[in-house]
Amino acid sequence: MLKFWKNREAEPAVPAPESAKKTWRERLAGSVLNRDIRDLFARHPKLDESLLDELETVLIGADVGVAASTELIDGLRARLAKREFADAGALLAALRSELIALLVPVAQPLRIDPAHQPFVILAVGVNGVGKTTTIGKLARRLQNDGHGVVLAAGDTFRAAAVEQLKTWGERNDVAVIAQGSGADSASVIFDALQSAQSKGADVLIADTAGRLHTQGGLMDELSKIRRVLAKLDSAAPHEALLVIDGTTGQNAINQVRQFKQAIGVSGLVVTKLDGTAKGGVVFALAREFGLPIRYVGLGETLDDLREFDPTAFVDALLPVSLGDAQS
Ligand SMILES: Nc1nc2c(ncn2[C@@H]2O[C@H](COP(=O)(O)OP(=O)(O)OP(=O)(O)O)[C@@H](O)[C@H]2O)c(=O)[nH]1
Ligand SMILES: [Mg+2]
Repeated sequence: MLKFWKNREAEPAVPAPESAKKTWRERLAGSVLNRDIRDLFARHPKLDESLLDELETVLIGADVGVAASTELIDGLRARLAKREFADAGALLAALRSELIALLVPVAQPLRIDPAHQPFVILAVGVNGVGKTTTIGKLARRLQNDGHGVVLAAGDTFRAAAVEQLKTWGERNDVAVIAQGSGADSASVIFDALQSAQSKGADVLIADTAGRLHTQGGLMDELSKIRRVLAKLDSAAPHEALLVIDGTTGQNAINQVRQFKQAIGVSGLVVTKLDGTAKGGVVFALAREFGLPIRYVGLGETLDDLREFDPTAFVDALLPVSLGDAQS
């Protein structure tokens, strides 16, 4: 592999030590799902039908979605009827397994396929969801894994967006290919791929402007980016990464539908699950689309972009035990 970046040894990208990383539980403790399930089991420790009815309401209220919530509860209700649960604690344990099982199929980390060099990642999504931040974190992560990374400042809509990415690139010694604001996004990304090819880069990550899925013109621009990239590499982009804000709620479903139609989506990143997120939208997305969830954003620091781990996620959302819920 050609090492084209400067001073990489002099200024290595150092992630925080493992011990300094916040746990999933620390990050997700404030979620609505966590709070409401805790409250429910504390209020209603007795195992009966009405506990399940209330649980269904909690799940729907936390953005798990009507379809996924109903399926989960129907499954649990059938097991309750067969007397599979000794008490409410057993029900909580069953809920945990069912929630994990819903997410396991979509927990597919992003792998950089060396057959595609450079491997092109296109980040898309509506405004302010965390695309540019995610690109920065992802670039560092891939750099740490030994990949040569180039970034494309494809958000030509706002001058500040180009600067945001350039500053980030300078700080981390990653090349950023940009043109002035107002340039054509597809042309910037095309140039960047050419440049990444000639540098022998392993990965190109392209930023794009935030766009509402209702903005037809901007959505068409994404199809143009795909068409233009295909002139240089017919398989590019190798990953169309849709970034979803975890606090969005059920509108996330619409966003996936529209972006799938405009550009095809091969993976999701769900950001901002820390703080006041309800937490449930991840289940709704998994149930509705089965698209790989590559990463989740658990905060604003570099270490807060995590590969999606269903067990850690569900365990952070649920009380550890009935005793924990009642404490
Ligand atoms: N708490 C939290 N904040 C996040 C996370 N990811 C991104 N953010 C914040 O979200 C805000 C928007 O992030 P950007 O990366 O600029 O979003 P964007 O999608 O590029 O926005 P546009 O380019 O304007 O469409 C910033 O303040 C980020 O720090 C996360 O996982 N948790
Ligand atoms: Mg941005």
